[in-house]
Amino acid sequence: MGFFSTSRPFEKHLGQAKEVLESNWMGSYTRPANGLYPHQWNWDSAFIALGYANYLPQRGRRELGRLFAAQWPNGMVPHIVFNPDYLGGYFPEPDFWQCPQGRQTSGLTMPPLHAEACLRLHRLAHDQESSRGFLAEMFPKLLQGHRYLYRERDPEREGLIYIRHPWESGRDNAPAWDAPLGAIDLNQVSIPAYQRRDLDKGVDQEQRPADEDYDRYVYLVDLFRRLDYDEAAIQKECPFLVQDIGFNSILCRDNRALKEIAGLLGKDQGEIEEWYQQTSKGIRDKLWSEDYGRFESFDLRAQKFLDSPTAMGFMPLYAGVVDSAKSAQLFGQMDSVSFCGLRQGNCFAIPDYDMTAEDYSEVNYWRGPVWLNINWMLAQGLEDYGYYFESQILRKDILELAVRFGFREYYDSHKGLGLGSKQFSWSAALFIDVLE
Ligand code: 2M8
Repeated sequence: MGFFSTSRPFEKHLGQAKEVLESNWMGSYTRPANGLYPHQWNWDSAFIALGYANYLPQRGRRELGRLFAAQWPNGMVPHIVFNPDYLGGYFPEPDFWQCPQGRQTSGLTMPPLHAEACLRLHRLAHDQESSRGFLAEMFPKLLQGHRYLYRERDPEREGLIYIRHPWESGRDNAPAWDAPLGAIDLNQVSIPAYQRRDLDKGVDQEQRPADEDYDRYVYLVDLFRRLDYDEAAIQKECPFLVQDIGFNSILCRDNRALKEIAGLLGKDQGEIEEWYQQTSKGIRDKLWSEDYGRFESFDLRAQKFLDSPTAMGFMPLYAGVVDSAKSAQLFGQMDSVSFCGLRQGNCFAIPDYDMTAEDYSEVNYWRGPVWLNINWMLAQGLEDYGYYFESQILRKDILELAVRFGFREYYDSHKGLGLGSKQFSWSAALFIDVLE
């Protein structure tokens, strides 16, 4: 993004950020971090490629190329692509997922930012010709990925995609999922035997999801494999079906990037424009809750809004689908004690959850801490709506958090303090992107 390229204090840390990515480079992809995450994750790869776009485009292309080489025949881009050389340290791995044709992937997807990442790789490329070749190679795969979502995950053709597992949101144990997950009564269902592998990796248990969350995550995976990953059957039986405001906002913006790529390649943009319009409208018309006065996710099973003030309510700014009055309203909510007041007191950046909520946690994973990827997207959204100064504050906080507390997975929203994994790839990649 280049806003801080003259900010000397941060510059010396650029090398450290690059070292983080280097240490996580596995030869064909970048693991999110050593220990907890040895394999390739879907949206991590997009953020990581955005970082590489600034200084190592070839590697960014390889990163995305490997992810899409594992795309399913139906177009789904899996949420994890496993590395057969590093099996045994993570749960669940392919033996548990049991995906069709013995695929070495998970059986879920994640928020798509890959057109955005490809476009950035192209814009920053010095060698426009080979970059164009990369775009031409990726375009049909990206298109298939979006087509899969609209074909299989939008039963009522509302322009809104459902997720069927919290892992698909990327925000695993966000308080938003408590209600829909609660529909899975652990006394009534049978959960296959399993062993968590995330609790012996040096991250405090209080910073990770609870066992009851994992039981439900596992229940859902077991359901999918019993149904042989047949989406129509899953749609009928899955207790967790949510039109996530975060996922749909990201998809909406990715449609814009995909459309631009189509334009650059002289391809038809009609289908993509239609997706973009439908999802914009879906977000505006269906995912705005007048009762709560905010954008919310919609629970398709219970047929009602979730009631969980997460930072995802601001993501329509990133999608670019609201008018200026609504953007001012969203900004007002963001600029409040609930969400840090854009750095009032000791707060750092935008935490993932309303800080005044009873079940808010400063340290637990997706239940309150600050995540740099979310702040990176919100900074973009703020800038697009003319909140330049505030978007700069967020970007500066991204840099400051990383410099003061390391390239951590997430940060305590009061004290900053780094939490979760150390040497976390997307934190390093987005630091590079903000600085370069
Ligand atoms: C976390 O999720 C994985 C499951 O996908 C896990 O906890 O094992 C989330 O933070 C997710 O957003 C992220 O992509 C992944 C790898 O960094 O870790």
